[in-house]
Amino acid sequence: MKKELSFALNYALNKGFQIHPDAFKILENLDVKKLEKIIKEIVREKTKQKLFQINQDDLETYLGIKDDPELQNEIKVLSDPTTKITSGEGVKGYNALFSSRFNKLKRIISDRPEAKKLKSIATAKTAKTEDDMYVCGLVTSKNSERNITKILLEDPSGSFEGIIFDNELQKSAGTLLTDQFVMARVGFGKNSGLIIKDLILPDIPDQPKNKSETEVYAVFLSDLHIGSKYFMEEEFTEFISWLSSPDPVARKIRFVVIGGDIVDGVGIYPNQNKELVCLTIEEQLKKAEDLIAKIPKNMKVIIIPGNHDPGRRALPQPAIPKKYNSNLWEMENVVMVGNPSVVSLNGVKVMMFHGQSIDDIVKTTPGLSYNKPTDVMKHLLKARHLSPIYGSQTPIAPEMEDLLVIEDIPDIFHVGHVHRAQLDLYKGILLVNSGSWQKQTPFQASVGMVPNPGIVIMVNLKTFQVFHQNYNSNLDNILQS
Ligand code: D5M
Ligand code: FE
Ligand code: ZN
Repeated sequence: MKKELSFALNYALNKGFQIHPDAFKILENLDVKKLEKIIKEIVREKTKQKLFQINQDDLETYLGIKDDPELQNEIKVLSDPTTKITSGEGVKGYNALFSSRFNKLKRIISDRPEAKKLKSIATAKTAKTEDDMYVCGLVTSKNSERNITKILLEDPSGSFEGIIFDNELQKSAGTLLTDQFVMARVGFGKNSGLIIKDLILPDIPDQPKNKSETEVYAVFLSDLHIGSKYFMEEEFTEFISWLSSPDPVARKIRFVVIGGDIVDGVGIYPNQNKELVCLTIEEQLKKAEDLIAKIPKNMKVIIIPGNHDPGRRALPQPAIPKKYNSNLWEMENVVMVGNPSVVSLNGVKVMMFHGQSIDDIVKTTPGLSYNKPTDVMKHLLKARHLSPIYGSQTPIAPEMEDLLVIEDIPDIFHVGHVHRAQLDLYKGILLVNSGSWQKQTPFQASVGMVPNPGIVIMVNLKTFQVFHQNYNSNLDNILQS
């Protein structure tokens, strides 16, 4: 026994006190420097009350770590692809996916007043009118040359190539993603081709925000990369211990949300094994399990997979399969869901997406970059789709239903993947990119990606006030917002 602990116990025993074994367990885990002060104050208080036993309740009250039973931790899974995945085959699956995408987005855009005049592409092409018309479809291709931009739009009735002359409109057309859904105002030009005069995205309407009734906090984490040499194990462990501390913010945390890349995986990128300290998925997940097991049981932990986690790589991804670590699935406070998922935390809707599509989008879209992931997140919200580009670097499975359409409007949109923690707001939605717990890897250094790892973002679900902590000793490591 540590000498400070035996001093504290002897002090209480000499004053005629008994110490309950549960209280002893708490004393054992306390900072030794604080023990003497704590025990003396409790002894003084209880002597006044003429009660000569020190129990768990006394210590929890003194330390302020007594659970507040008023704080709810209700979680509902509103959408999870895990059980919905059917994956169609080849061309059939691909057609079904795009027809589901078109139909879902057409339904969403139908709420806009312009949609009352919506015509199918086949009808618009043969219409005998000088008035403008509205059509909608998926962008099949776009190209700009000699001061004009041409866009090929497709709906189930057919396709057409629209021409854009207006400079400003050409700029917004330049930010359209391949396979993205858009509505266009069109009219016939002098030589009977269709001219695009406006482009309208499904976007997010104004809507009231859901709030938690009680002042509960959610913590947002992602990209732990456990098993990598660059995983910040010491800092992450310190953060996990903080969750059990008497800090008033920690005492109000009831949700820990993890946005994927829990482990570094095996064989994800060429030569990755040179960067691993745990060489198997099982070993990596065991380490993840040990860390997650230290999170207090009154905090619900929600986990989605990322591109480094085991299971299928193509979007939508099912939850990390049980066969790799059934203990994670069996923990009473852990909820394993797929990528993307929507969960309700005390009524607050959180859309969780790992963020794989950001890679393709920053490569092809002027004005977007890895340094500002929340701008890419706004782009996704406007498109009402989490991963529009098909057939590029981000694998997308040819599902019969497009589960990547943003149907439900969230209160919080949580993404990771690019290892840059950043906050923003869009149409009342709190955008959180929760960064990472992996230091810059040699690959990231070679392409000039500068992560800001070790930042914890916490949101008060009643007021939406945001707090953050930086576990990184590098002073340049800051949260962007
Ligand atoms: O991805 C973190 C970010 O870095 C993401 O934008 C992809 C990119 N990345 C990281 N390593 C590679 C390699 N080897 N090739 C291509 N792109 C890479 P994460 O999913 O955490 O690895
Ligand atoms: Fe990652
Ligand atoms: Zn990732």
